[in-house]
Amino acid sequence: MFDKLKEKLGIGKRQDGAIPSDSLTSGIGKSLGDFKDYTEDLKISLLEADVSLPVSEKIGKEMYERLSGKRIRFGEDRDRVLKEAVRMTIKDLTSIEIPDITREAERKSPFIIMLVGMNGTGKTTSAAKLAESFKDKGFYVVLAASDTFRAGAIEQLSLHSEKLGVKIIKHQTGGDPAAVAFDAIKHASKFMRAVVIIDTAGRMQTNKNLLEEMKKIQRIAKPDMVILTLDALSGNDAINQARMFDEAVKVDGYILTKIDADAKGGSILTLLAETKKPIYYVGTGQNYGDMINFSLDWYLDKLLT
Ligand SMILES: Nc1nc2c(ncn2[C@@H]2O[C@H](COP(=O)(O)OP(=O)(O)OP(=O)(O)O)[C@@H](O)[C@H]2O)c(=O)[nH]1
Ligand SMILES: [Mg+2]
Repeated sequence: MFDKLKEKLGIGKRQDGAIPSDSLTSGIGKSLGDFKDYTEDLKISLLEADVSLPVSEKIGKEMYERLSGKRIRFGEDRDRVLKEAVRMTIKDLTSIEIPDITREAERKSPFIIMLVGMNGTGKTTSAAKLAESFKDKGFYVVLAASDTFRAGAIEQLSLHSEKLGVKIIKHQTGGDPAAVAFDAIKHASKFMRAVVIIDTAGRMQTNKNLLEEMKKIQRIAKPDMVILTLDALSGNDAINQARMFDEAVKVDGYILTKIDADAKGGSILTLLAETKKPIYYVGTGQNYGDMINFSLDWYLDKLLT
């Protein structure tokens, strides 16, 4: 996971093109020329790892400033100084408070989560993973099969509901997805500590009807939380998707899926730095248990150790 970015940051495994920390042999702060080379290399490496241009430039500039005033004392480990500088720089740019969804759900019943995202990004799988997690915590879970658009979508969610033993509210394919969400909420209202998870159809920027339909679901269901699923493999396009969905339905935060297959890891940096919205969870596989809470320290530890 993230091996490429790790290599690019010049920490851990070395390879051709890795950041030449030897250029700092003369001592950090002594040779500004070396710093320029170093930060330039860093920027290019970040770009190659799917970090966007503005964010790469920001990190390069911050690193330069952070290191400029720094001197390596005799016996101090250069790698450690660099790692710490990278860690602090990224933390400064990306620190965002991540609300605890379970605690939020304790405050209101039914707590309504709406999942949105492009085709195949992992909405339905994430809905099932969330359902299991809430069920394990003792919530009454209702899945709303509001993807009435794609053939097979209702069956896919029904299968999850059977396996997990949670309630599903569904209508016919081609039906009104907002009405499904409405019925699911009505059903959940009869229970204490209930959570409604609305699975919606995948949609593209170009599909105006589906976008309008998504807004309608939001108007009717009034979700407490709109979560956008983003495929980690979509790289730099993740930020475009984030902006597009935010414009349409005002997204609260993200689930970043398929991170188990992401060798680059850069889209996380871009997403956090540019949108300042939290990543709640990351998907680490196809099974129900394969979703973990995101934390910046977890990510940085993966990158820097
Ligand atoms: N490796 C891996 N695969 C995942 C993860 N999340 C989802 N998938 C897989 O990605 C594929 C698409 O997932 P879905 O949950 O159906 O995606 P969707 O957004 O509901 O797709 P549409 O309904 O077609 O828009 C499935 O094969 C999932 O098993 C993950 O975190 N890791
Ligand atoms: Mg789906």
